[in-house]
Amino acid sequence: MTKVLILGGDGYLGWPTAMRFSATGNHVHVVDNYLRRDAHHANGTRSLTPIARDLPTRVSVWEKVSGRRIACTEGDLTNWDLVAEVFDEFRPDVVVHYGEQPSAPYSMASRGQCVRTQMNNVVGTLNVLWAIRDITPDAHLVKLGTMGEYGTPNIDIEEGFIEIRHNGRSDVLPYPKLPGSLYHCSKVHDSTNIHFACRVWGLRATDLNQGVVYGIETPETRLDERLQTRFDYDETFGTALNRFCVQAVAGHPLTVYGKGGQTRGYLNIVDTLRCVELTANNPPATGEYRVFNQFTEQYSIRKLAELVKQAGAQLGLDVTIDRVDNPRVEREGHYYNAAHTKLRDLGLEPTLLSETLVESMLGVIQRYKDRIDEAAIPPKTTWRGEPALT
Ligand code: NAD
Ligand code: USQ
Repeated sequence: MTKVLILGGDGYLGWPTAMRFSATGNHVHVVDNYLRRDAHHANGTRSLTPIARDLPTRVSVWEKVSGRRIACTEGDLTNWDLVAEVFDEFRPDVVVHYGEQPSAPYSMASRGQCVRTQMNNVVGTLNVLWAIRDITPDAHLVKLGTMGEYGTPNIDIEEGFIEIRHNGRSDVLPYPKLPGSLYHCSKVHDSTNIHFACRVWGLRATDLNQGVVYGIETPETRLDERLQTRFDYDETFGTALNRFCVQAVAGHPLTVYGKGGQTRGYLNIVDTLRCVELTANNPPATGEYRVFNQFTEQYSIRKLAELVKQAGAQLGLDVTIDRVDNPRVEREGHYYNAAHTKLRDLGLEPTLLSETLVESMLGVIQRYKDRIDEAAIPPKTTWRGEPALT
């Protein structure tokens, strides 16, 4: 039985991933310090979907429903003693690392939140690397990175590495990075550290440069309402398509930032789980650092808004699209062509947005319409440097 340690196992992606690995017969242990729940509490926002109170409650419901056990630790990855203890006791074969502060706006809102993001993400990942090095050197680190590490360069984006010819010589080097927020910068720092640990200590790791995830349900979250994952639509933690779907149901104009030509890679939450599973089942060699670009379809923001409007019409929703002053500093019309063949080569069969938008997104959101707080929707955080408050 494979031992899978899931860091950030209380999160939007971490909790469904934990249930999936458990359902497929692995021995699963999750760690989380509730950073995400605490940040919502501080902002006065909450998940659209009602979620169980804490990890012990979640795992006990899972055990009742599935008959399978997930172990959990409530603790902080920046605490070395805790990380060392978990690795020492559990001895994972695979470490799936989601446990970071994932919001770009959160990282740009104040000096305090920026420093917290980078300290949390970089230090947590360093502790994980040292734990693998010293306690379970053969473990495979599956680390969630982001497509946003590359930014939007005016050339094709490769999967992690690019061959560069310069002054008559050539080498294969990490693809240049142009991160779009101080959160995205933290992911770049992580990638540098993980690559170093593979080159110098001989660790094995896969950096999953994931696009923007959408979706609410997975086969396991559907088993019982108490097993649902969180689903955020507020300006800090909600991501574009999830936000648009909630806005459509609430009767709020869709918040397209700027010209809406910003193009990103997207994938359904079901495919996130499949990608992580495929990666774990196909580990790299000792000392190998791999990068997979993890998304299935690419869309501009404007196109996504049009698709949500059309899907809403099928349910009788009168969806309008607003062009909001862009709170971010980013290209609003640009070339975008990112390679993403490695996960397909391992067997990923994409779930398409066109198959999921009406029933699995808008339909499910309609059930929770009464929980939507419209005040949480408009963007408040800008990239342009308002005075820091903390
Ligand atoms: P999330 O915030 O819901 O999940 C992260 C979890 O990690 C949270 O439950 C949080 O409490 C926990 N955590 C954070 N810091 C921790 C620490 N120091 N110790 C222990 N636990 C800690 O976010 P998510 O959307 O599920 O994203 C998971 C990962 O995937 C993140 O690393 C994120 O950067 C990456 N990612 C997400 C998306 C997306 O669209 N959701 C896209 C690309 C990459
Ligand atoms: N956007 C809008 N309207 C909105 C929200 C966002 O137009 O209401 C635009 C943004 O300006 C941006 C694009 O949509 O151009 C994507 O923004 P987002 O908030 O959906 O995603 P982002 O900030 O990039 O972050 C999210 C996750 C992060 C992950 C990243 C993947 O929060 O954890 O790393 O997606 S990627 O975008 O590929 O870097």
